[in-house]
Amino acid sequence: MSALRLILADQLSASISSLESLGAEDTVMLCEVMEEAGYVPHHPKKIAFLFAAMRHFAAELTARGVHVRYIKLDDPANTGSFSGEVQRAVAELRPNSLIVTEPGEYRVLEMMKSWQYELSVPVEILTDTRFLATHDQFAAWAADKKQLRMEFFYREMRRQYGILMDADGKPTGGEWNYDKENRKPPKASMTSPPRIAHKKSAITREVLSLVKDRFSHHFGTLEPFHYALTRAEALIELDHFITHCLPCFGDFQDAMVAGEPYLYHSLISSYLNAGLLLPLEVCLRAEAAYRAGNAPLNAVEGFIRQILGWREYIRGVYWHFMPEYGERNVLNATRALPDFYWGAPTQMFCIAESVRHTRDHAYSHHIQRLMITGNFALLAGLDVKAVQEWYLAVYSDAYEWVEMPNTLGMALFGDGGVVASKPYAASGKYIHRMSNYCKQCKYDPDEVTGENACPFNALYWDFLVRHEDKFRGNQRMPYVFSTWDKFAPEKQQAIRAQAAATLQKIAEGRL
Ligand code: FAD
Ligand code: DLZ
Ligand code: SF4
Repeated sequence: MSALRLILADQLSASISSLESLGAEDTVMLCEVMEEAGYVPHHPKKIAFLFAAMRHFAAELTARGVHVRYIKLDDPANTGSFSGEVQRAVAELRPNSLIVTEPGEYRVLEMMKSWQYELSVPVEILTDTRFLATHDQFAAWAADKKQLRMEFFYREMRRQYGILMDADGKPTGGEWNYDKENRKPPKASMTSPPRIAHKKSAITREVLSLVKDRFSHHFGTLEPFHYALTRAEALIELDHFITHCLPCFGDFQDAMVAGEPYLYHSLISSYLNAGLLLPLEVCLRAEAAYRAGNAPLNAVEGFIRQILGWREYIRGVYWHFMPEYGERNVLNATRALPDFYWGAPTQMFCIAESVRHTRDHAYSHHIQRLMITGNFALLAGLDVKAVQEWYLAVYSDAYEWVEMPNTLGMALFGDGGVVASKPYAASGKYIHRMSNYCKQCKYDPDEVTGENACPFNALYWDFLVRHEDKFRGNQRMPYVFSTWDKFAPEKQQAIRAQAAATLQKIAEGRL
């Protein structure tokens, strides 16, 4: 009996279910295919990271004596798709079965299900046991809830895994959540700890040359390229974060500083999502740092919540509501995505800076994604599909299971409040408080109308008034509409005229 075992680029874990009970006669297949590399214009760094990590993973399996079938992008026989490659492999190797772990995207799961009818061998689609909550568990938790809230899901996960829990069943420190301590603005001239630049192997250099040849037309710079590409290197990244960044992670989690893309963030999402790190080991490492007295509770709890709470919750939402979820657009947002998302000049410093980080690193941190590029898209009513395509393409950690609920749900409120209980809408005042961006901007965050007024300000009010029917009664936005109601009618008119002019400028590429 021999099995063909397919590993996707985001399944690079030796402990993945599709490699369990691997037999000596089995073949493990990995393939670089144009269909995946091109269905959105992925950032060149993302493609290089995935191809190089796949090739290193394949080399490690080969060194263990495993039969590996590795299809490179430029292999002349490459059919260009997962379906084409499994068909070709089944025809050539004649295995008794095809074994896969469920993928991270609904689109690919549908594809895998169709193989059961198209191939001459049985197809086994296994559960992805690397995640900490199963689909059934999430569905059972969600079943009796009128409204889903991450916070309550997170508490269940803390209890289930015994993370940051005391022997009496209470949360360590007495509170479940220390977020109120985690919203400090940046300090003057704040810089982040140095980051690791991993050495390039011959494999990596070959991939960089391939990506340069084939994907230079995609948005984003390929080099310098310093990503971790093996599990050993990803563990070094994790160690570096725990030692040098975790102690300040909580305090400055929401801060934004010009020229400092990383601050105290972990930069591990690409490694977690590709399988080079596992979520449980990351949470346990952070907890151990707290227990050893090396990091404060607000930082450690905040970090663990991102992984044990948000990451699992977001995945739960995706699989629970797909495929209908992907068609939602409750705010009817349809405005064309401005060219400045793809690097065209803009005078809004905060946007230009966030897009620069994205272009150069295939990374920007959560608050830039949510409160700068996401917030602008929300306020301006940018087309939800175009915005989602942008997020899926430009970040090296992006796969639909995690990108879609974050973008459509958290940033754009397009899911009607499943992920977020109120829209993350903010004016320039918030950005001014949490960053040093506004000092370098042509616009003034304190002005709402006039030539130099920050565009976020009028758009903020206009957004709320446009969607008044949905938000006026929202319990979590008690003072917003009472403030608007107190504005004189002339002021309200001037704000709405300013917003209309701003939207016109967006359409004309003049913002
Ligand atoms: P840290 O700030 O150091 O956080 C630690 C870890 O927590 C991250 O590595 C990540 O694994 C996890 N995490 C934190 N927040 C979230 C969240 N909201 N959802 C899921 N996991 C979370 N994250 C992705 O992994 N892929 C995406 O495609 C993605 N798209 C996003 C789109 C938008 C509009 C927004 C607002 C957020 C998105 N996020 C996405 C979540 C978050 O911004 C990134 O996980 C984070 O910025 C990655 O950087 P880091 O590793 O330095 O994270
Ligand atoms: C994102 C991506 C890219 C760019 N290229 C490949 C590839 O060539 N081969 C592969 O196995 N996977 C790739 N991926 C990741 C897949 O798109 C991802 O596995 C699915 O979207 C499921 O999450
Ligand atoms: Fe952004 Fe407005 Fe601040 Fe300029 S003034 S950086 S546009 S928030």
